Amino acid sequence: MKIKRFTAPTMRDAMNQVRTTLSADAVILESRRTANGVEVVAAIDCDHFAPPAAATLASPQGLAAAPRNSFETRLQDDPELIALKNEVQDVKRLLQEQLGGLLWTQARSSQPQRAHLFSRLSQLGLSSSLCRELVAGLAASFEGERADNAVLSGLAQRIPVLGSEAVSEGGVIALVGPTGVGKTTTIAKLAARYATHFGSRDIALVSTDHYRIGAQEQLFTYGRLLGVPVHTARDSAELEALLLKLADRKLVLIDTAGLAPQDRQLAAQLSLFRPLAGKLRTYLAMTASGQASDYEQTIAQFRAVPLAGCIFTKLDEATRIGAALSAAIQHQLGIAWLTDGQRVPEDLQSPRADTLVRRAIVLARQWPDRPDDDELARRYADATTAATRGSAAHAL
Ligand SMILES: Nc1nc2c(ncn2[C@@H]2O[C@H](COP(=O)(O)OP(=O)(O)O)[C@@H](O)[C@H]2O)c(=O)[nH]1
Ligand SMILES: [Mg+2]
Repeated sequence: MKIKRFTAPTMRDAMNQVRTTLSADAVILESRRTANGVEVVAAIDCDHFAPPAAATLASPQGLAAAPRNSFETRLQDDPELIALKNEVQDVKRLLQEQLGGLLWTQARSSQPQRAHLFSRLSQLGLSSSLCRELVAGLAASFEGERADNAVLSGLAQRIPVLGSEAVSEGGVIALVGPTGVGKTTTIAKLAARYATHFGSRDIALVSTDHYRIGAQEQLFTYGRLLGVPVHTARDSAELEALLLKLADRKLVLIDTAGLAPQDRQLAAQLSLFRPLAGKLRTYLAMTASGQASDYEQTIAQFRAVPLAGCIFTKLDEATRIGAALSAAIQHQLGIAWLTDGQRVPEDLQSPRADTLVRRAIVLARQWPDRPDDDELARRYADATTAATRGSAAHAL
Protein backbone atom coordinates (compact mmCIF):
# COMPACT_ATOMS: atom_id res chain seq x y z
CA MET A 1 0.00 0.00 0.00
CA LYS A 2 1.26 3.47 -0.86
CA ILE A 3 0.15 6.35 1.41
CA LYS A 4 0.67 10.00 0.47
CA ARG A 5 -0.22 13.35 2.01
CA PHE A 6 -1.49 16.19 -0.24
CA THR A 7 -2.02 19.85 0.56
CA ALA A 8 -4.03 22.19 -1.64
CA PRO A 9 -6.04 25.40 -1.36
CA THR A 10 -9.36 23.60 -2.02
CA MET A 11 -10.71 20.08 -1.68
CA ARG A 12 -11.25 19.94 -5.43
CA ASP A 13 -7.56 20.74 -6.09
CA ALA A 14 -6.50 18.16 -3.51
CA MET A 15 -8.69 15.48 -5.15
CA ASN A 16 -7.21 16.35 -8.54
CA GLN A 17 -3.72 15.88 -7.10
CA VAL A 18 -4.74 12.54 -5.62
CA ARG A 19 -6.10 11.35 -8.94
CA THR A 20 -3.10 12.54 -10.92
CA THR A 21 -0.45 11.25 -8.51
CA LEU A 22 -2.05 8.02 -7.31
CA SER A 23 -5.12 7.13 -9.33
CA ALA A 24 -8.88 7.48 -9.39
CA ASP A 25 -8.96 4.26 -7.32
CA ALA A 26 -7.10 5.89 -4.43
CA VAL A 27 -8.83 5.77 -1.05
CA ILE A 28 -8.96 8.94 1.03
CA LEU A 29 -7.90 8.08 4.56
CA GLU A 30 -8.13 11.48 6.17
CA SER A 31 -8.99 15.05 5.24
CA ARG A 32 -8.88 18.19 7.33
CA ARG A 33 -8.96 21.94 6.93
CA THR A 34 -5.67 23.78 7.49
CA ALA A 35 -4.77 27.46 7.63
CA ASN A 36 -3.79 27.28 3.95
CA GLY A 37 -6.64 25.17 2.65
CA VAL A 38 -7.00 21.40 3.04
CA GLU A 39 -4.77 18.44 3.77
CA VAL A 40 -5.69 15.02 2.43
CA VAL A 41 -4.07 11.65 3.16
CA ALA A 42 -4.74 9.14 0.42
CA ALA A 43 -3.69 5.55 -0.16
CA ILE A 44 -3.58 3.16 -3.06
CA ASP A 45 -3.18 -0.58 -3.07
CA CYS A 46 0.29 -1.10 -4.72
CA ASP A 47 -0.88 -4.18 -6.65
CA HIS A 48 -3.36 -2.00 -8.47
CA PHE A 49 -1.18 1.09 -8.59
CA ALA A 50 -0.23 2.20 -12.04
CA PRO A 51 0.41 5.84 -12.97
CA PRO A 52 -2.96 6.97 -14.25
CA ALA A 53 -3.43 8.05 -17.79
CA ALA A 54 -6.13 10.65 -18.25
CA ALA A 55 -8.04 8.37 -20.56
CA THR A 56 -8.26 5.54 -18.02
CA LEU A 57 -9.50 7.55 -15.05
CA ALA A 58 -12.65 6.01 -13.71
CA SER A 59 -15.74 8.09 -14.24
CA PRO A 60 -19.24 7.36 -12.99
CA GLN A 61 -20.52 7.51 -16.53
CA GLY A 62 -17.89 5.02 -17.68
CA LEU A 63 -18.77 2.66 -14.89
CA ALA A 64 -22.47 2.91 -15.59
CA ALA A 65 -21.97 2.14 -19.25
CA ALA A 66 -19.63 -0.82 -18.69
CA PRO A 67 -21.25 -4.05 -19.86
CA ARG A 68 -21.22 -7.06 -17.57
CA ASN A 69 -18.37 -9.17 -18.94
CA SER A 70 -17.87 -12.90 -18.62
CA PHE A 71 -15.44 -12.41 -15.72
CA GLU A 72 -18.10 -10.60 -13.70
CA THR A 73 -20.53 -13.42 -14.41
CA ARG A 74 -17.96 -16.04 -13.36
CA LEU A 75 -17.19 -14.05 -10.20
CA GLN A 76 -20.72 -14.80 -9.08
CA ASP A 77 -20.87 -18.44 -10.14
CA ASP A 78 -17.41 -19.98 -10.04
CA PRO A 79 -16.66 -21.52 -6.58
CA GLU A 80 -12.92 -20.92 -6.93
CA LEU A 81 -13.43 -17.29 -7.80
CA ILE A 82 -15.94 -16.89 -4.99
CA ALA A 83 -13.36 -18.33 -2.55
CA LEU A 84 -10.72 -15.98 -3.97
CA LYS A 85 -13.08 -13.04 -3.63
CA ASN A 86 -13.71 -13.92 0.02
CA GLU A 87 -9.97 -14.15 0.63
CA VAL A 88 -9.45 -10.72 -0.93
CA GLN A 89 -12.20 -9.36 1.29
CA ASP A 90 -10.51 -10.88 4.35
CA VAL A 91 -7.21 -9.28 3.37
CA LYS A 92 -9.00 -5.97 2.80
CA ARG A 93 -10.61 -6.18 6.24
CA LEU A 94 -7.22 -6.97 7.80
CA LEU A 95 -5.65 -4.02 6.00
CA GLN A 96 -8.45 -1.74 7.14
CA GLU A 97 -7.94 -2.88 10.72
CA GLN A 98 -4.20 -2.26 10.51
CA LEU A 99 -4.78 1.06 8.85
CA GLY A 100 -7.31 1.96 11.57
CA GLY A 101 -4.67 1.18 14.18
CA LEU A 102 -2.16 3.30 12.30
CA LEU A 103 -4.52 6.26 11.99
CA TRP A 104 -5.57 6.04 15.62
CA THR A 105 -1.93 5.86 16.83
CA GLN A 106 -1.10 8.82 14.61
CA ALA A 107 -4.10 10.82 15.88
CA ARG A 108 -3.22 10.06 19.49
CA SER A 109 0.36 11.23 19.12
CA SER A 110 -0.22 14.25 16.87
CA GLN A 111 -3.60 15.41 18.30
CA PRO A 112 -3.94 13.84 21.76
CA GLN A 113 -6.64 16.28 22.85
CA ARG A 114 -8.84 15.44 19.87
CA ALA A 115 -8.20 11.72 20.22
CA HIS A 116 -9.22 11.90 23.88
CA LEU A 117 -12.42 13.77 22.99
CA PHE A 118 -13.20 11.29 20.23
CA SER A 119 -12.90 8.49 22.77
CA ARG A 120 -15.14 10.29 25.30
CA LEU A 121 -17.84 11.08 22.75
CA SER A 122 -17.70 7.57 21.42
CA GLN A 123 -18.39 6.25 24.92
CA LEU A 124 -21.71 8.13 24.85
CA GLY A 125 -22.75 5.77 22.07
CA LEU A 126 -22.68 8.45 19.37
CA SER A 127 -21.89 7.34 15.84
CA SER A 128 -18.19 7.43 15.00
CA SER A 129 -18.71 9.88 12.15
CA LEU A 130 -20.61 12.29 14.43
CA CYS A 131 -17.83 12.05 17.06
CA ARG A 132 -15.28 12.82 14.41
CA GLU A 133 -17.26 15.78 13.04
CA LEU A 134 -17.72 17.25 16.51
CA VAL A 135 -14.03 16.90 17.31
CA ALA A 136 -12.99 18.31 13.93
CA GLY A 137 -15.09 21.41 14.58
CA LEU A 138 -13.18 22.20 17.79
CA ALA A 139 -11.03 25.33 17.77
CA ALA A 140 -7.35 24.35 18.04
CA SER A 141 -6.77 26.73 20.97
CA PHE A 142 -9.37 24.99 23.21
CA GLU A 143 -7.98 22.64 25.83
CA GLY A 144 -9.09 20.64 28.85
CA GLU A 145 -12.51 21.40 30.27
CA ARG A 146 -13.07 24.19 27.78
CA ALA A 147 -12.62 21.74 24.91
CA ASP A 148 -14.95 19.20 26.60
CA ASN A 149 -17.63 21.85 27.04
CA ALA A 150 -17.22 23.11 23.48
CA VAL A 151 -17.78 19.68 21.88
CA LEU A 152 -20.71 18.92 24.19
CA SER A 153 -22.38 22.21 23.39
CA GLY A 154 -21.63 21.53 19.71
CA LEU A 155 -23.48 18.24 20.16
CA ALA A 156 -26.44 19.96 21.85
CA GLN A 157 -26.66 22.48 19.02
CA ARG A 158 -26.91 19.71 16.47
CA ILE A 159 -29.72 17.78 18.17
CA PRO A 160 -32.91 18.70 16.30
CA VAL A 161 -35.71 19.26 18.81
CA LEU A 162 -39.20 20.45 17.99
CA GLY A 163 -41.01 22.97 20.18
CA SER A 164 -43.86 21.98 22.48
CA GLU A 165 -46.29 23.63 20.04
CA ALA A 166 -46.24 20.28 18.19
CA VAL A 167 -49.32 19.31 20.24
CA SER A 168 -50.56 22.64 21.49
CA GLU A 169 -51.19 23.83 17.95
CA GLY A 170 -53.36 20.74 17.42
CA GLY A 171 -54.20 19.37 13.98
CA VAL A 172 -54.16 15.78 12.81
CA ILE A 173 -51.26 13.78 14.20
CA ALA A 174 -50.42 10.17 13.33
CA LEU A 175 -47.88 8.00 15.10
CA VAL A 176 -46.13 5.25 13.16
CA GLY A 177 -43.34 2.93 14.21
CA PRO A 178 -42.36 -0.63 14.96
CA THR A 179 -44.31 -3.01 17.19
CA GLY A 180 -44.39 -2.37 20.89
CA VAL A 181 -42.42 0.88 20.97
CA GLY A 182 -45.25 2.62 22.82
CA LYS A 183 -47.34 4.34 20.12
CA THR A 184 -50.73 3.67 21.68
CA THR A 185 -49.52 4.62 25.16
CA THR A 186 -47.97 7.82 23.76
CA ILE A 187 -51.24 8.67 21.97
CA ALA A 188 -53.03 8.31 25.31
CA LYS A 189 -50.43 10.53 26.99
CA LEU A 190 -50.77 13.19 24.28
CA ALA A 191 -54.57 13.11 24.45
CA ALA A 192 -54.53 13.35 28.25
CA ARG A 193 -52.00 16.20 28.18
CA TYR A 194 -54.08 18.12 25.64
CA ALA A 195 -57.29 17.40 27.55
CA THR A 196 -55.76 18.83 30.74
CA HIS A 197 -54.94 22.09 28.96
CA PHE A 198 -57.84 22.49 26.56
CA GLY A 199 -60.60 20.04 27.62
CA SER A 200 -61.44 16.69 26.05
CA ARG A 201 -64.30 17.89 23.85
CA ASP A 202 -62.02 18.98 21.01
CA ILE A 203 -60.10 15.71 20.79
CA ALA A 204 -60.74 12.54 18.81
CA LEU A 205 -58.74 9.33 18.61
CA VAL A 206 -58.57 7.15 15.52
CA SER A 207 -57.27 3.61 15.31
CA THR A 208 -56.12 2.12 12.02
CA ASP A 209 -54.70 -0.90 13.86
CA HIS A 210 -56.94 -3.76 12.78
CA TYR A 211 -54.09 -6.26 12.54
CA ARG A 212 -53.78 -7.31 16.17
CA ILE A 213 -56.59 -8.62 18.35
CA GLY A 214 -57.00 -6.26 21.26
CA ALA A 215 -55.02 -3.43 19.68
CA GLN A 216 -58.11 -1.30 19.14
CA GLU A 217 -59.47 -2.31 22.53
CA GLN A 218 -56.41 -0.74 24.17
CA LEU A 219 -57.19 2.61 22.51
CA PHE A 220 -60.91 2.32 23.30
CA THR A 221 -60.01 1.80 26.98
CA TYR A 222 -57.87 4.94 27.00
CA GLY A 223 -60.65 6.80 25.16
CA ARG A 224 -63.19 5.77 27.81
CA LEU A 225 -60.86 6.81 30.64
CA LEU A 226 -60.19 10.19 29.05
CA GLY A 227 -63.76 10.79 27.87
CA VAL A 228 -62.57 11.07 24.27
CA PRO A 229 -64.36 9.34 21.34
CA VAL A 230 -62.45 6.65 19.47
CA HIS A 231 -63.03 5.93 15.78
CA THR A 232 -61.65 3.29 13.45
CA ALA A 233 -60.58 3.41 9.81
CA ARG A 234 -59.52 0.43 7.70
CA ASP A 235 -58.28 2.13 4.55
CA SER A 236 -57.33 5.55 3.26
CA ALA A 237 -60.83 6.28 1.85
CA GLU A 238 -62.37 5.57 5.27
CA LEU A 239 -59.69 7.61 6.98
CA GLU A 240 -60.16 10.55 4.64
CA ALA A 241 -63.95 10.50 5.15
CA LEU A 242 -63.46 10.25 8.90
CA LEU A 243 -61.04 13.18 8.97
CA LEU A 244 -63.61 15.27 7.09
CA LYS A 245 -66.18 14.35 9.75
CA LEU A 246 -63.73 15.29 12.50
CA ALA A 247 -62.65 18.55 10.86
CA ASP A 248 -64.04 20.59 13.76
CA ARG A 249 -61.84 18.81 16.33
CA LYS A 250 -58.76 20.73 17.41
CA LEU A 251 -56.69 17.58 17.85
CA VAL A 252 -57.09 14.24 16.10
CA LEU A 253 -54.60 11.55 17.10
CA ILE A 254 -54.22 8.54 14.83
CA ASP A 255 -52.83 5.29 16.20
CA THR A 256 -51.42 2.80 13.71
CA ALA A 257 -50.63 -0.88 13.71
CA GLY A 258 -47.42 -1.88 15.39
CA LEU A 259 -45.67 -3.50 12.48
CA ALA A 260 -42.05 -4.51 12.26
CA PRO A 261 -40.11 -2.82 9.44
CA GLN A 262 -39.75 -6.18 7.64
CA ASP A 263 -43.50 -6.92 7.85
CA ARG A 264 -45.15 -7.07 4.44
CA GLN A 265 -48.28 -5.41 5.82
CA LEU A 266 -46.22 -2.35 6.63
CA ALA A 267 -46.41 -1.03 3.05
CA ALA A 268 -50.21 -1.36 3.14
CA GLN A 269 -50.35 0.43 6.47
CA LEU A 270 -48.16 3.28 5.29
CA SER A 271 -50.00 3.60 1.99
CA LEU A 272 -52.99 4.59 4.11
CA PHE A 273 -51.35 7.91 4.78
CA ARG A 274 -49.84 8.73 1.42
CA PRO A 275 -53.00 10.25 -0.13
CA LEU A 276 -53.43 12.32 3.02
CA ALA A 277 -49.94 13.87 3.01
CA GLY A 278 -50.31 17.56 3.83
CA LYS A 279 -53.46 16.93 5.88
CA LEU A 280 -51.68 15.31 8.79
CA ARG A 281 -48.35 15.29 10.56
CA THR A 282 -46.76 11.89 10.98
CA TYR A 283 -44.23 11.19 13.72
CA LEU A 284 -42.06 8.09 13.84
CA ALA A 285 -41.93 6.49 17.30
CA MET A 286 -38.77 4.57 18.17
CA THR A 287 -37.29 3.34 21.44
CA ALA A 288 -34.47 5.52 22.74
CA SER A 289 -32.18 2.60 23.44
CA GLY A 290 -31.75 1.23 19.90
CA GLN A 291 -28.59 0.43 17.99
CA ALA A 292 -27.49 2.43 14.96
CA SER A 293 -28.49 -0.39 12.57
CA ASP A 294 -32.03 -0.52 14.08
CA TYR A 295 -32.53 3.18 13.45
CA GLU A 296 -31.17 2.94 9.91
CA GLN A 297 -33.57 0.15 9.05
CA THR A 298 -36.59 1.68 10.76
CA ILE A 299 -36.11 5.18 9.34
CA ALA A 300 -35.50 3.82 5.84
CA GLN A 301 -38.77 1.85 5.97
CA PHE A 302 -40.99 4.50 7.53
CA ARG A 303 -39.64 7.31 5.34
CA ALA A 304 -42.15 5.99 2.82
CA VAL A 305 -44.46 8.59 4.39
CA PRO A 306 -43.28 12.16 4.91
CA LEU A 307 -42.20 12.42 8.55
CA ALA A 308 -42.71 15.59 10.56
CA GLY A 309 -40.32 14.31 13.21
CA CYS A 310 -39.80 11.50 15.68
CA ILE A 311 -40.58 10.42 19.22
CA PHE A 312 -38.10 8.55 21.39
CA THR A 313 -39.84 6.22 23.83
CA LYS A 314 -38.79 4.19 26.88
CA LEU A 315 -36.02 6.58 27.84
CA ASP A 316 -36.37 5.11 31.35
CA GLU A 317 -35.17 1.75 30.05
CA ALA A 318 -32.25 3.09 28.00
CA THR A 319 -28.68 2.46 29.08
CA ARG A 320 -27.34 4.53 26.20
CA ILE A 321 -29.01 7.07 23.92
CA GLY A 322 -26.09 8.09 21.69
CA ALA A 323 -27.30 6.02 18.75
CA ALA A 324 -30.77 7.60 18.97
CA LEU A 325 -29.32 11.11 19.05
CA SER A 326 -26.98 10.30 16.15
CA ALA A 327 -29.90 8.98 14.08
CA ALA A 328 -32.00 12.10 14.74
CA ILE A 329 -29.05 14.33 13.81
CA GLN A 330 -28.02 12.37 10.76
CA HIS A 331 -31.55 12.08 9.37
CA GLN A 332 -32.59 15.54 10.55
CA LEU A 333 -35.62 14.11 12.29
CA GLY A 334 -36.78 16.69 14.81
CA ILE A 335 -37.51 15.09 18.19
CA ALA A 336 -41.07 16.03 19.10
CA TRP A 337 -41.51 14.15 22.41
CA LEU A 338 -39.77 11.80 24.77
CA THR A 339 -41.47 9.21 26.92
CA ASP A 340 -39.85 7.83 30.05
CA GLY A 341 -42.29 5.47 31.71
CA GLN A 342 -45.66 3.77 31.49
CA ARG A 343 -47.67 6.32 33.46
CA VAL A 344 -50.33 8.20 31.48
CA PRO A 345 -49.92 11.16 31.11
CA GLU A 346 -46.99 11.89 33.47
CA ASP A 347 -44.24 10.11 31.54
CA LEU A 348 -44.22 12.35 28.48
CA GLN A 349 -41.66 15.13 28.10
CA SER A 350 -40.85 17.85 25.60
CA PRO A 351 -37.24 17.37 24.58
CA ARG A 352 -34.44 19.78 25.41
CA ALA A 353 -31.13 19.34 23.64
CA ASP A 354 -28.97 20.18 26.67
CA THR A 355 -30.96 17.80 28.91
CA LEU A 356 -30.52 15.03 26.36
CA VAL A 357 -26.76 15.58 26.29
CA ARG A 358 -26.65 15.51 30.10
CA ARG A 359 -28.72 12.33 30.10
CA ALA A 360 -26.32 10.71 27.60
CA ILE A 361 -23.39 11.59 29.90
CA VAL A 362 -25.12 10.30 33.04
CA LEU A 363 -26.03 7.03 31.31
CA ALA A 364 -22.45 6.59 30.07
CA ARG A 365 -21.27 6.98 33.69
CA GLN A 366 -23.87 4.52 34.99
CA TRP A 367 -23.33 1.97 32.25
CA PRO A 368 -19.72 2.51 31.21
CA ASP A 369 -18.57 1.31 27.82
CA ARG A 370 -14.78 1.29 27.95
CA PRO A 371 -13.64 0.45 24.45
CA ASP A 372 -10.07 -0.84 24.28
CA ASP A 373 -7.55 0.68 21.94
CA ASP A 374 -8.32 -1.75 19.10
CA GLU A 375 -12.02 -0.89 19.30
CA LEU A 376 -11.29 2.84 19.33
CA ALA A 377 -8.99 2.39 16.36
CA ARG A 378 -11.80 0.57 14.54
CA ARG A 379 -14.31 3.34 15.35
CA TYR A 380 -11.83 6.02 14.30
CA ALA A 381 -11.14 4.22 11.01
CA ASP A 382 -14.91 3.87 10.42
CA ALA A 383 -15.37 7.57 10.97
CA THR A 384 -12.47 8.42 8.69
CA THR A 385 -13.81 6.26 5.90
CA ALA A 386 -17.31 7.75 6.27
CA ALA A 387 -15.98 11.32 6.35
CA THR A 388 -13.75 10.87 3.35
CA ARG A 389 -16.50 9.20 1.38
CA GLY A 390 -18.58 12.31 2.06
CA SER A 391 -15.88 14.83 1.27
CA ALA A 392 -14.73 12.94 -1.81
CA ALA A 393 -18.27 12.85 -3.12
CA HIS A 394 -18.53 16.54 -2.38
CA ALA A 395 -15.26 17.37 -4.10
CA LEU A 396 -15.76 15.25 -7.18
N1 LIG B 1 -40.83 1.57 30.33
C1 LIG B 1 -41.64 2.15 29.45
N2 LIG B 1 -42.63 1.41 28.89
C2 LIG B 1 -43.43 2.03 27.99
C3 LIG B 1 -43.26 3.37 27.61
N3 LIG B 1 -44.21 3.67 26.68
C4 LIG B 1 -44.92 2.54 26.51
N4 LIG B 1 -44.47 1.55 27.29
C5 LIG B 1 -44.95 0.15 27.40
O1 LIG B 1 -44.61 -0.53 26.21
C6 LIG B 1 -45.59 -1.54 25.93
C7 LIG B 1 -46.09 -1.39 24.50
O2 LIG B 1 -46.77 -0.14 24.39
P1 LIG B 1 -47.85 0.14 23.26
O3 LIG B 1 -48.29 1.54 23.46
O4 LIG B 1 -48.89 -0.91 23.25
O5 LIG B 1 -46.92 0.00 21.97
P2 LIG B 1 -47.36 0.04 20.42
O6 LIG B 1 -47.39 -1.38 19.94
O7 LIG B 1 -46.26 0.81 19.74
O8 LIG B 1 -48.67 0.72 20.35
C8 LIG B 1 -46.69 -1.35 26.97
O9 LIG B 1 -46.49 -2.30 27.99
C9 LIG B 1 -46.46 0.05 27.49
O10 LIG B 1 -46.91 0.22 28.82
C10 LIG B 1 -42.19 4.13 28.21
O11 LIG B 1 -41.95 5.30 27.94
N5 LIG B 1 -41.42 3.45 29.12
MG1 LIG C 1 -50.48 -0.05 19.61
